[in-house]
Order: sequence, then structure tokens, then C-alpha cells
Amino acid sequence: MVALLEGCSFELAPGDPRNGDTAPDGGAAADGSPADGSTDSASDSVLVLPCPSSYAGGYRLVTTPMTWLASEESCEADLPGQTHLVVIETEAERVAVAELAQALAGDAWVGIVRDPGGQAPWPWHYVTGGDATFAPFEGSEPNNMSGDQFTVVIRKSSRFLYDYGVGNLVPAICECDNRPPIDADYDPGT
Ligand SMILES: [Ca+2]
Ligand SMILES: [Ca+2]
Repeated sequence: MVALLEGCSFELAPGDPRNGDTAPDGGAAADGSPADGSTDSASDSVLVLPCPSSYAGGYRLVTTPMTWLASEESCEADLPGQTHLVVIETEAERVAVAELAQALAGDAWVGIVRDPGGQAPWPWHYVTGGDATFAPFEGSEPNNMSGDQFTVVIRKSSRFLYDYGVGNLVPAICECDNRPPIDADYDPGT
């Protein structure tokens, strides 16, 4: 029996290495694995929607003759907050818009307007807000000839601007530049 005990005890002796077995740490655990396929959060997008397909090159021709306000409303309805009557701000844009106007049946409304009343020089402004710092009128214009010329068209033949009575029915040119029409009427104070 003793021999058996000794044998058993002997076998237990090598049991020391068991401590070594428990030694292995879980250090092999995954360190900062870039496994997550999720890239950076592209949440910096603004509320800018693509222009409607009807806006080739950023502009749309309104062939149906309407009043200035009706034309502006038609433009605004295309992509609310981002479309309006064309705002011509540079000589290059005037040339481009005048070229587009050649396809229309007549002169076309543009996005320049003023409040009624006052005297020349009238404070014209863009429908997108701010003074119309670029307003290439014809030599004798604006003249407010009929007393209600608070709105502006581009003339097909001369390719320059003149003020025209708000109630006239002519074609128009819309623009999509993702800017809201914040001053798109001719009511004082609005
Ligand atoms: Ca423009
Ligand atoms: Ca005029």
C-alpha cells in the first residue's frame, strides 16, 4: 500500500507544471483590430438635393407666358428652396442666359425685382436676396414706364435687361443653384 501511496505521490509531484498551464494569459486577445468595415460617418451632408433633370446646365425654360409672380412660383415648385427665376450675376452668365432665351417665343422674366414706389435709381434686388449688384439694363432702362415695372426681363434681341410691368405675360427662365428664393415678390417689407 505504501508503495502505491508513494507512486501516487510521485505522480502528483509532476503536477507542479499545472501551475504553468494556468499561467498562459489571455494576452492573445484581439488588440485594436480594425476589423469593423464601417468607415467614417459621412453625416456632414447638407440638405442639397440634385437639381431636377429638367434643369439642363442649371436652367429651365418656361415657355408658357405668365406673370412674373406666376413664373417665379413655377420655378420655385420644381425644387422648393433651391430653384427660382434666374439670377444673373456675371457677364458670362448674362451671355449664357441670353443664348438660352433665343429658344423662347419672346423676352423672358428673370429673378430681379424691386418694391413698388420710390424713384430712380431703384433698389433692385435678386430673388435670392441682396442688392442686384449686377443688373445689365439696356441704355434707356429701367424707366418704370407704365408705373408698375417692378420686375425685369431679358430681351431676346438686345440680350440685355429692362424693367417690365408685373402683370405682363411672357416666358421665363428658371435657375437651380440650391439657393432659396428669400426675397421673391414685390411687396414692400417682405
Ligand atoms: Ca445664377
Ligand atoms: Ca421699362
